[in-house]
Amino acid sequence: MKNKTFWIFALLTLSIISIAYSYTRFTNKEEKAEKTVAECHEIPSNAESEFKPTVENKFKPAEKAPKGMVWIPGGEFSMGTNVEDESLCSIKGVTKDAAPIHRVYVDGYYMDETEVTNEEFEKFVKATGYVTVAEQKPTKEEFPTANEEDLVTGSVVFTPTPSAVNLNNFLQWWRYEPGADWRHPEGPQSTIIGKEKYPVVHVVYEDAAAYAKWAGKRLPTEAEWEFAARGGKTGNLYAWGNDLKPKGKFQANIYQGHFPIKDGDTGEDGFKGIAPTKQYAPNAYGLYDIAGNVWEWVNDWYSVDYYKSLAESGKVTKNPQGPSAYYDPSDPSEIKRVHRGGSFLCTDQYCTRYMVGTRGKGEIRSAANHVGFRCVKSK
Ligand SMILES: [Ca+2]
Ligand SMILES: [Ca+2]
Repeated sequence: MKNKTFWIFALLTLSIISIAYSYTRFTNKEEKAEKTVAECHEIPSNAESEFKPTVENKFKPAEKAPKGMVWIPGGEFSMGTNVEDESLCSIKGVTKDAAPIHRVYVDGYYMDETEVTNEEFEKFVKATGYVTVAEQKPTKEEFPTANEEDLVTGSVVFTPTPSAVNLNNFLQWWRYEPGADWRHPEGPQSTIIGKEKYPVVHVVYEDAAAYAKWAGKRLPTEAEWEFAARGGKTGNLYAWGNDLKPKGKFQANIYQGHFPIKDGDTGEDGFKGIAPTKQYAPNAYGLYDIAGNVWEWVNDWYSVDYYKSLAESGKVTKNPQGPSAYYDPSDPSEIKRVHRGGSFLCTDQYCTRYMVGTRGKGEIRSAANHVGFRCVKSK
């Protein structure tokens, strides 16, 4: 039975998530998504060929960093990737938006050492009375064809499938959950009590920006995010190096096992689903969970060819602020900004964007239970 409620929720879900994967481009590539884990780890031999050394600024502030933040020196680095098949196993071209590698300079800044947590976000809400977008009733203006009774607060929640599915349709494992919001991450019956140190989720771009402003901070530019994530190293595949599991140990909360089926997440990295912050070693700049756990909003508009335009300039781009407009030909009606870092749902079977040079994207009014953020602060 496909009643009206079904359709409005399907519509809302379609409108709401658009989470970064460009799935529709791969609808005739199902057979490749069946590749084994071993095949998924194949990396082209030229993976580091175009990276030039990171040159960090020498300046370091004399005073202590603000509480919970670390100093990121900034400097010049090679940004992006030339690995075009990092996601969806070996389906070529998925990460073309993160190519080519190009040279960027950023000034130094402070960055939150963790994703913003539930307890931090709660302080903001208590102080300001802020109501997140997921807690606001969708309006007729936004969804003109929807029936009034179907316009209910809520957000998008990952829902494992009963059995193996073709990975070409993300609606199979995402649902629009009425009443889901940052205080109720799995729906109205769920709670964040006891999850004070978990990253806040179900926040959209404007929620994250509002928090940042209240905290006297701002969202990072995409270049600041990647400079920080690379930790002063040059051309690594991951925030910690080039080996996914150094000494056999996972370095981030991602997803192991058969995606996205019920009980498919083996939690080999220590966590099935989301984790509290600071469960893994920080990167060289002291940043925790910069890869995995939850995706992080950054300030830049998402444009599929932004890196290409910077590379073609032939210059070192100083403090890039992102393109002047969003542009995603795979989904032209959606207004998107960039997400970075991947989440607890990223897997070598589907989305390997815990790799440090890769990009994600999200519709600016769309929340989900695997998207959060962290802030920066200029000196
Ligand atoms: Ca995990
Ligand atoms: Ca993260």
